Amino acid sequence: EGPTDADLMNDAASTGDVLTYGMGPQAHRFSALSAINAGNVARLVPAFAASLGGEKQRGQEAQPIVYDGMIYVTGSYSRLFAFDARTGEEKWQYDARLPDGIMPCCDVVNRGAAIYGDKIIFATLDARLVALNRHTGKVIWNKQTADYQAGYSATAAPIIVKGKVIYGNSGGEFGVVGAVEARDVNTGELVWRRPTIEGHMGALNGKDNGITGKTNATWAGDLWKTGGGATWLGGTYDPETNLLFFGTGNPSPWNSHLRPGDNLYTSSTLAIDPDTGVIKWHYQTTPHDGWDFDGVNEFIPFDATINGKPMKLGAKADRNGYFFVLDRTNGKFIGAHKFVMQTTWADGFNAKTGRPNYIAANRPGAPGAAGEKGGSVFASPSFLGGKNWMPMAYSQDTGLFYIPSNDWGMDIWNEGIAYKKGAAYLGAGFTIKSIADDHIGALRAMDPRTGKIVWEYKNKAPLWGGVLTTGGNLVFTGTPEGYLKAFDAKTGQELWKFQTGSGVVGSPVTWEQDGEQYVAVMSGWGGAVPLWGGEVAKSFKDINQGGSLWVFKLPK
Ligand code: PQQ
Repeated sequence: EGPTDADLMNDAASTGDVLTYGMGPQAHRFSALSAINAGNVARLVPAFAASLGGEKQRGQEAQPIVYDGMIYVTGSYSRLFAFDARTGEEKWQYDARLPDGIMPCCDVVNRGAAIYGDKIIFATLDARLVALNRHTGKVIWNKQTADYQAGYSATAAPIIVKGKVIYGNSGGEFGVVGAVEARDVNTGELVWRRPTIEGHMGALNGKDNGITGKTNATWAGDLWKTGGGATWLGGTYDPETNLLFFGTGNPSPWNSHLRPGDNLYTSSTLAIDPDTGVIKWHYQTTPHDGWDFDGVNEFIPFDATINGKPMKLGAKADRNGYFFVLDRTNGKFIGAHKFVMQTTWADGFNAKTGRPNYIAANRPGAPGAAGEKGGSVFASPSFLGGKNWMPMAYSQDTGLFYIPSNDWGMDIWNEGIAYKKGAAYLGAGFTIKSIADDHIGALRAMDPRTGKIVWEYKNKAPLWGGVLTTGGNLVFTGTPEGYLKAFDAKTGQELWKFQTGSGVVGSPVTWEQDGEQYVAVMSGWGGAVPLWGGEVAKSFKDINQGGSLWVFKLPK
């Protein structure tokens, strides 16, 4: 009863439902549906909206799951809602009872659930994984995955592969140790665990399964014990190579002068065997990161012919401002293309070594001997990234990636810091600033074969929502100003917009139901920008909060 492993693997091709975060394990966020298309999208109207209610609102970053006449969405403050997909009527709601003292760094968000059999599964801000009966909302199992009092939390959608629910952790600003874990989807029992920081021991079926990396070779002293590298955005899966791809976050603390070395495997993409939790390859996008350039962003498998050779590739638009193309069978570097206005920290990548050409003068200065503030530098992108968590989409029709990106910078400086359990562990200070008069956000169409931007759409506020592309030659994404917008996938021309009443920071989906195509997105402004955006946050302080699911279709 309910979706099977085979159904999840087939999600990209099955147009009648949306079973996985990413609309397929490879997370292309592409649907072949074309009933709504560039020729008629201007007529798109709401079918219904559903409120998440509650006194507390904040960021609604979820991607809906659609199955068997139901829409499942997660909400802020670790809530999960089941709505009737034809009427929007609420069928049930689950509210996690969150303890005092949770420490999410960047708003009380959640990005979505995973569905399997009779279960719907999601992660909570107190670092639990909860499986509910999808018909009733009753708890089937509920597991503590990490210690929230040490700063661990969870915000990402889990991924289910071969009967295992696989997920990451959050807490990189508190000196946690990143990890990827797999549990039996039916019982919630741990199957394997893979820490992301060199020196930590992995586990498989209750036994040790080898340490990560080569002891703690790329870390100084004991710093590997609190090294960060949180896997806070979850992962993608490629059935062709049988590899999971998980990104890892910033090293802890932010102050890079305190931790000489590459600090493996922070700010990297890891390819992991889903059966054992063993790391098959890694590629580090920002070795020895000093700007909070988490490498967590989604790594999307795709195939293309490069220099006359058909290749199995993968792409990631990194927080550091570069779009990476790797050979996904072995992690070999193919190319890194700048997709933002400015990258002050590096001037491209070395094609042979795959390492950045650092501009040493643009690393924030070392703090003084007594921990006094070091020299401040202007750095771009800002620590919120050329692209943050909001997922890009890949069109199998146009061969283009659609990247929700941002052009901004920051003043950043370092200061002394010592690790203390449950306390912020940065050793840095910062203020985010605009670098252009007319925009921060830019939706960019990237050709992964050439590294060229084919078109761009500029938006005044930072873009903070996911992207969807369809066989109707369309690209959908939301804006903090409250609009869900549709663009021509080939030209970038804006074709349609709808005001949802609050900022859109969710990820849109599409499916077919009773012979009609639907589009759905969450509305509700929040996430890291209003909390950490400095001068930028001040300019957008008037955006209203909210919490609604909006569903659209063409009029009959
Ligand atoms: N979350 C957001 C958001 O939802 O808007 C933005 C960020 C996070 C960041 O910019 C982060 O650096 C970040 N870092 C961690 C971490 O290092 O553990 C976790 C999260 C999160 O779980 O949301 C974010």
